[in-house]
Amino acid sequence: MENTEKKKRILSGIQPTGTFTLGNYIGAVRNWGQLQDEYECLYMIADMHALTVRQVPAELRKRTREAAALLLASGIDPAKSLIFVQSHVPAHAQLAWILNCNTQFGELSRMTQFKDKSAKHSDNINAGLFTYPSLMAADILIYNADLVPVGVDQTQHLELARNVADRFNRSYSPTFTVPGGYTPKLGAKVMSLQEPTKKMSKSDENANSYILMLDDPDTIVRKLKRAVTDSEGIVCADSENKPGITNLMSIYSVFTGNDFAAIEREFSGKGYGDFKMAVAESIIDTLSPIQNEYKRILDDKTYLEQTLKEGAQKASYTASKLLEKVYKKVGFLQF
Ligand code: ATP
Ligand code: LTN
Repeated sequence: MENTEKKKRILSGIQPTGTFTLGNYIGAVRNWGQLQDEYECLYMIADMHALTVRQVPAELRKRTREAAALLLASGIDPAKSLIFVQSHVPAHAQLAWILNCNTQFGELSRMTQFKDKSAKHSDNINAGLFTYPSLMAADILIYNADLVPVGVDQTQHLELARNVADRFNRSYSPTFTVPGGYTPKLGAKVMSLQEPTKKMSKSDENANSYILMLDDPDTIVRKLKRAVTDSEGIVCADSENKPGITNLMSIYSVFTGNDFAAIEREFSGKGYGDFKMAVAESIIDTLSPIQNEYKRILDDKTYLEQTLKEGAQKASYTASKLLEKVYKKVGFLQF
């Protein structure tokens, strides 16, 4: 894991707060597998971030395993990339403290995710929810990652990580790589099926608003049939006036490789019913093999644990070296 080779380094993370949605898959996870040959990749299950909202301990443990199995089933290959659990690499929390002391209250107050989540969980506006972006910055900066593939909802956090890195480099001396973003051209924000102006989210109360990666074919068809569209009855892209249909067209485009013009031709003269069925089939065709692989991996406890242990060991090695450098620069006594 030395950064001496030419390959650029990628880091990304996902919270084990529930089964991943189609939004998580299209906006993030799907691309992670595709980047493995070109980049040196580290993929992390952000269990420490998940703790910023209340979790049932046994559930969190179970979901962390499931998240790992789902990432592996989605094509992350431990022979090519590191996959690990955030809390298994203590250097993230150690660096996060130092970054907290180099991040301003005002910067954190501007984060829209903090505003949204504190409105949603008004009985638990904890300090971790507020300083969440400093921990995310630490996740990225501790590996000197060049690129961070995330959906557009994370761009504000990434910008903060860039600012913190730059500030630290100027206050002390060049230490961190200032990371760039990597958002997919299509599907960087998959919308809710019920309120297509809102992002699809695994913590939405309405289960009809999202498709989960583990939904069975009947459920996928049912959710698609209920998806909110409009009364025009013409399949054409117009995100302003037809956000529902445009969202379904984006999903269909990702899975079939057809562009919007081709999709409009394919469904010209046909109703929304036919279109929704075709979208459902494209989703089922993509998810079915992943679901089968998921079941197999989840049953293989030894493999799963071994993979996560190895990932954490290798990640810790790289992370601890950078942490040592940072400790020295900020003036911590070392022997
Ligand atoms: P929660 O609802 O618990 O906040 P989430 O569904 O937003 O979770 P995260 O774990 O916060 O998921 O995000 C994991 C990755 O998936 C991030 O890179 C994020 O940008 C991406 N992502 C999440 N939702 C979408 C979406 N609707 N469209 C595209 N990408 C998404
Ligand atoms: N905040 C991210 C999850 C996450 C992450 C990261 C993503 C935690 N640490 C580091 C990229 C890089 C989210 O998706 N909600």
